[in-house]
Amino acid sequence: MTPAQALMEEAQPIHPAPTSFWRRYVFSIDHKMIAKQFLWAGLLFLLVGGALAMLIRWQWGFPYRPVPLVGRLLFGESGVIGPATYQQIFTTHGLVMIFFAVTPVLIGTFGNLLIPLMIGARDMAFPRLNMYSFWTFLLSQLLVLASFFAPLGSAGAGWTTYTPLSTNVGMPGMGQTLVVAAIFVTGVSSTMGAVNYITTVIRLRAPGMTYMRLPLTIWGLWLTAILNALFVPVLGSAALLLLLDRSFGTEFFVAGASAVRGGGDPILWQHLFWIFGHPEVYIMILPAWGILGDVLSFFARKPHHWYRGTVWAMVLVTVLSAMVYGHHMFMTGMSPLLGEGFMLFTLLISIPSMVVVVNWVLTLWQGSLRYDTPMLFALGTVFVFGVGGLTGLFLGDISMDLYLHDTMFVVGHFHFTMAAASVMGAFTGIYFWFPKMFGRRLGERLGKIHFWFTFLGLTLVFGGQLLAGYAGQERRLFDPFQYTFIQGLRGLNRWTSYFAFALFTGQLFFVVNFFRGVFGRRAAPAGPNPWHVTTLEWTATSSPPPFHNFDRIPEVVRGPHELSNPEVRRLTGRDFAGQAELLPGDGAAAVAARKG
Ligand code: HEM
Ligand SMILES: [Cu+2]
Repeated sequence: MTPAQALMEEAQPIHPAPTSFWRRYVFSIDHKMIAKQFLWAGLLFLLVGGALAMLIRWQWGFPYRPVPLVGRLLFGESGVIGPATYQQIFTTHGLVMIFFAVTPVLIGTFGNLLIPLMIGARDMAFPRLNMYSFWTFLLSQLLVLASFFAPLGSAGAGWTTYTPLSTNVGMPGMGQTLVVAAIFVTGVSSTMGAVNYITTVIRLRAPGMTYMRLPLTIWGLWLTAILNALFVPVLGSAALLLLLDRSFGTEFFVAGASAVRGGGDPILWQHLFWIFGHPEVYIMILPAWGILGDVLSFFARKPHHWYRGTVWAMVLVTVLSAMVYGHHMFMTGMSPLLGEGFMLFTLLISIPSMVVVVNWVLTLWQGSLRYDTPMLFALGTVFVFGVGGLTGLFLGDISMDLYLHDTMFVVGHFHFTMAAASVMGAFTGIYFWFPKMFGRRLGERLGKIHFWFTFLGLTLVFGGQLLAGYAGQERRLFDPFQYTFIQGLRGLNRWTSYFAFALFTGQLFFVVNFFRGVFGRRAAPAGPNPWHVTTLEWTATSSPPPFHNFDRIPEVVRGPHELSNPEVRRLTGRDFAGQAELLPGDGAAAVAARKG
């Protein structure tokens, strides 16, 4: 053991694993168990959000027709979705997906699972805070569920919760209040998580794990945590002010005739929301970028192309993402100079984004590609993110946005980036790290079928949205076909709905695969390193790892993508070397040198 390792061992002693059921599975402080808790909670809400999406698509495909199977149960005798209900459906769909499904899976699960394992630590810096973060999150999910049973129904002001619609003027009733409270509470949870992630990466990296040797996954999660810590509190404050408006008679966001006293400013909400909201979209994509950076390299059997370039591009995107929020508000009548400033930074952000994408492509270039399920999902993510990013350029241009704002084109854009790229990025991670979490691999056949349903489904559904938007269909319309000029889009909308139903049904293959993997006993154990890759969680411990992660804190000697190096092949007969692996021949001398 080197002196640096001894220090880290002293700072993170091995605690005995808890034995009682409650301490192990429920009130666990083990980051691996908390990751699984977030995974279950997030996947469950992914199902809820997905079901809500099916209702939206039903409405656009077959307006005024009773919803099959569940219509009578949900919407009374007629089984038809009414306008007020429709509003609640698209609102809760968006909120559930963003805050209560994708965020817990992408950040809650992978952040918790991977940060300690990939940097060579025994747990998070604050394990107890981690537990609180999960339970706070669960409370926010319960608030959302409770809102469905409120007398006037759930929230209905859109996922952006724009005032004055979201004040008592537009949405009276307990449902909207409960959902705003849920946004606040989940913000508390995210902030606790963020503080923990940031500290852990700074303080607990194993000896030798310099910043420029961190796996890209960790870079993505860490930058996301920084954005979360800075900007989620802005959303939290806005939610608090809105709660005061709704429940205690203040008027921060109410103006004009509805204001009893001097009144406030509804546009203030838009500022507060988007100061958070634009970084939020990068909060949701950076972990996926990171996962892609590693997985593409692993399955192309090549080092990531220009690792440093990708890292700095991701850092630059993080910084710039704080300076572009105004592009969501071009139509609020802001001064042209301000608008042009926001446009400039918005267009600038696509430069580092492009560096990241080009580096992925060059990583694939002339690689020996292995098409296992995680790789298929990774490749699919590259494609859908490409489409999403390019459509963002159109929206970032003010003169184009005058036409496209509030159309389905915007909806298509952000679904390609957030719903397609973030979700497929999350599936990439689930298929890839499933053996680490549960000790067995997910079935390849079911995985591949699931991939094709998901990839084609997402592309066709969101492609349909882009086309409809370009043709002028506005977003959030209960019955778009009341407008004569949209009537020609009936067929397009119906086809898009069929594709959406197929996409939803295709997720069954995942559900079956997942349950089989977690509970089935048929599959053989995956072994410590089923993908033959390099990072610490695969090369320095077992699958699943013991409670204390590593029997000895590893000493890292190389970067995360040591693949297909001829020298490594000569020494080991393998095409990869672990981050902490000492190669024959460089052993004794190298250790002595480091001790020196
Ligand atoms: C290449 C980079 C990108 C550019 C230039 C860009 C540009 C824009 C612009 C200008 C809008 C506002 C359009 C309008 O409302 O009229 C917008 C909306 C949006 N974008 Fe992007 N975007 C980019 C990447 C992303 C990414 C990576 C995500 C998410 C992962 C994302 C998610 C969203 C969301 C959620 C909205 C709209 C939300 C709403 O109004 O409900 N964007 N984007
Ligand atoms: Cu934005």
